[in-house]
Amino acid sequence: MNRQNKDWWKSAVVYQVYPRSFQDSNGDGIGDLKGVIRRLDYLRTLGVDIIWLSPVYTSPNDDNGYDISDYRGIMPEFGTMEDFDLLLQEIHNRDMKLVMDMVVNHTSDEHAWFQEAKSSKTSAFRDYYIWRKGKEGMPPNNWLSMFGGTAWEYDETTEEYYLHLFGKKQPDLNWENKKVRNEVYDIMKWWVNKGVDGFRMDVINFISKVPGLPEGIDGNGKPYYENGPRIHEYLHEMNGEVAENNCLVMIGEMPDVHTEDALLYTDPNRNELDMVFSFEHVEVGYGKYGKWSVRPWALTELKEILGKWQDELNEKGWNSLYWSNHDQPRAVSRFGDDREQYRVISAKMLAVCLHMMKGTPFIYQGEELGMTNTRFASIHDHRDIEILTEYKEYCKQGIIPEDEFMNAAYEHGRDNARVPVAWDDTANGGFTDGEPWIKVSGQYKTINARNNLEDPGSVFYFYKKLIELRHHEKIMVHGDFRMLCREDEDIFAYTRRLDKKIWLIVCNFTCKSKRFTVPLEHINEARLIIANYTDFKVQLPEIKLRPYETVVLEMHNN
Ligand code: TEU
Ligand code: CA
Repeated sequence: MNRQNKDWWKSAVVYQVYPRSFQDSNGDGIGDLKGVIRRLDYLRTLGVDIIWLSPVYTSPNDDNGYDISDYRGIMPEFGTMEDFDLLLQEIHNRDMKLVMDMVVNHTSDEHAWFQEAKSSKTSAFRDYYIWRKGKEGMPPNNWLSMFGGTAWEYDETTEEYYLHLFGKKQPDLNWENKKVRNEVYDIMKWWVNKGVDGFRMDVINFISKVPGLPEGIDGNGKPYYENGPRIHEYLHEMNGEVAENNCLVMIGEMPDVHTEDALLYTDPNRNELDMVFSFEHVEVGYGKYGKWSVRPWALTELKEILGKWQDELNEKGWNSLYWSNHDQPRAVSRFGDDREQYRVISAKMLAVCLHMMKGTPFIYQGEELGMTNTRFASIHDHRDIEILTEYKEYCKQGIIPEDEFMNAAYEHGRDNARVPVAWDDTANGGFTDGEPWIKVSGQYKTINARNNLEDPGSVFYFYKKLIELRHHEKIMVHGDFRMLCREDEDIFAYTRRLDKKIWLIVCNFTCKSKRFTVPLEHINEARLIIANYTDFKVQLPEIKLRPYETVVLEMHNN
């Protein structure tokens, strides 16, 4: 894959590495860069094109690296800058690309800018952050942090509050300040000079706040900082400074982004971003207290959301496609069926459903192995700042009973994804020789990379096949998407069309047998592209589907 043509990332498959949980190389229980290097051949075998590396910069790790204290340094736990340079070189040697995770809505409170900023009201760096006076002993407004509690922290020295939309060790940068923006672009250019191929911009639709920071309804400040007034201006500016002449891929992570905004963000003529991560589909099943309540959801809800994103970004703009990442539960547990009899088959069905849609697919580490959610026995086993803070907010106050909260953390919590990748059936799944920083999966003896690699029918080889297909079949990249049988509560079906070619994709999302009648006229022949049951026989016009069966057919009318 080369970056010569502007749209190189459209035919790519991205693999996300969360380094802390990928591979430990020195027995301290923490994944590291040398560990990533050790596993590059594995990723090459899988066939992915781009590696997105979660943050590896210097950080006190309050939010596992999403709190950066030095943008030009490597977190000592992960290794050195030499290790990074080698990693980048080894990735490029294998004809893969590297996307860095850039967190610039906020820094760590241990960043030199913030240390300076809080030293005095007259500091040259004061205006790098968002400071306000309190209101009669209360915070400046009622906004709540994404991790629970007020979004303001009082600073004794200067007797003002600073804004932190996430943890209190993650002060928000003031993007209105041109100096801040220039610093960010300089940092990005510094990494581009090293040879990185793109950026995943963390919560990038939060950077422009409505002036005056108005009170929110029930503490909800989101309407005043999500997709804010100057967001397009900033992104356009960033693109011009950093991306445009370098053929980078620019991916924006955007909670609460809607298709209308996404069209603007990803319109190639506007030079802002190439694609965005939206959240609507990973919020199905959220209840009264958001992710801390579990609500049964219907397939039609999921289809409605994904179908809308496909429809609206079909002509202009571009979708990113994902079931999971380091903030989400495991795909097979959430959208498939992780009971042993269905785990593999449903993991493959989900892979087809996602990879056949129009957009760039993202695989989260372990997803290609069919890794599942992990039930933690006690809150003390959890490591995620979000779970730990919200536990205090909701359980200690008696709003959500402890067992309900723990169940919600199991269904929706971020630690599921942060459980180390299981490589084999040796101690700790081969992740570390030491004590892992977070518990390993109880299932590592059966669900691991070695077992997958030894079994031609594994989830791993199925993903490999899908990735290969994408590299050869233009229709998978550019074909038009059309949803079929929108109302069907069990089957997710759609077509892709390019020139005269038609692909039909059918996915049974249930553990029951189903029948699906091909709703296409004049079709009398079909060629099998891929299926998750090896003995699938083409029958038209009615397809009999077994539990979680999926099939992709190329349709012909002779
Ligand atoms: O996440 C942004 C975000 O809003 C959520 O997905 C968040 O993970 C949380 O679950 C909201 O309930 C990004 C990063 O991906 C995440 O890991 C960081 O914690 C966060 O930004 C702050 O940098
Ligand atoms: Ca280590």
